[in-house]
This record gives sequence, C-alpha cells and structure tokens, in this order.
Amino acid sequence: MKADSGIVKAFIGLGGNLDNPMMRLKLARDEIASAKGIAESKFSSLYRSAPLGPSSQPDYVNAVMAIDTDLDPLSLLDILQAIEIRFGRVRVGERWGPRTLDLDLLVYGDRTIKTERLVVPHPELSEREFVIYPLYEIAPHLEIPTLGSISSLKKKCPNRGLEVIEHV
Ligand code: ROI
Repeated sequence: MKADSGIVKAFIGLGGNLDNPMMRLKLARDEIASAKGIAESKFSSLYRSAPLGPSSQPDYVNAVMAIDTDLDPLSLLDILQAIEIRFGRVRVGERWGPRTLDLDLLVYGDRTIKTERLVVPHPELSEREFVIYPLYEIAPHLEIPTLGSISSLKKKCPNRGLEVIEHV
C-alpha cells in the first residue's frame, strides 16, 4: 500500500454457514489482508449467530474486519467479490438462504455511496446484531455516516443469542 495520505479506514463484514464456515472466514481474512492496496488493522472475534431469514438453515459464523486501504470503493468491492467466488460462494435456494461466504463492504471512511452495485454504509447494518456487535468490539468509538455512533446502534439492537465462539 502507498505510504502517503489518501488512506481510508473501511470495515468488512464476513459471514457464512456452509462447509466449515470458521475455516472459510479465516482463509478469507488472510486473502483480504494480503491483497494489494489493503492492510488489515483489526479483526473481531468469531461469532455464532442465528440465521436472519429462513430458520431452516445452519447457524452462521460472522466477524468484522477493519482495514486501511488506498483502493477506491469499487476496486475494493471487486476484490471482495473475487474472493467470494474463489471460495466457491454458493447460495442455496431462495433469497436469504444459506451461503458459503459473504463479504460485505459495511463502511468506507466517512463516505456515503449509493450506486446500483454498491450502497455504503451497508443498508441493513443497523438491524444486524452479527454486524453491530463485532464492529463495536473492534471500533467502539466509530461514527457511521447517516447512522450515528456504533454504541447507540448497539444499545438499540437485541443480540438474539449471538455468542463469541473464538477470540482472535
Ligand atoms: N444471518 C446471519 N446470522 N448471518 C449472516 O451473515 C447472514 N447473511 C445473510 C442472511 C441470509 C440475510 N442471513 C444471515 O445474507
């Protein structure tokens, strides 16, 4: 990564519930951290979460990663989507069905982005305990554009039995 300014802190949500999701999340973390233009700054614990959507699917493993990047948001999205594909992203059945690996660009500095391909901050961030709690763990003072502080989001978000399964 370039050592000059123009470096943005961004947050990525990782999740999956098929084919050894813990291992997949860890491998995805390594791939993201070693991509050109990205430096890992923090990685949350791994969490087990009840599925949002149809309950007839396995529990999910979720985590959040903080990075420093000099990539623009769409270049970053390209990298995340390429990693999803490399890890054999599979969605089974209907919308909100199980999947091997999801990588969501949650927050990109103080930018708000609304394009066909990308909406940032992530539109469902404030309702998702499996995003809010790990994000709070690694960035308790974060202010999210248009949504407010992570601590106030956490106060308003029931944890639905979310639990840490591995401290990183
Ligand atoms: N539910 C949980 N708990 N975690 C996820 O990462 C997740 N991802 C999804 C849907 C299907 C909405 N449900 C989820 O895409």
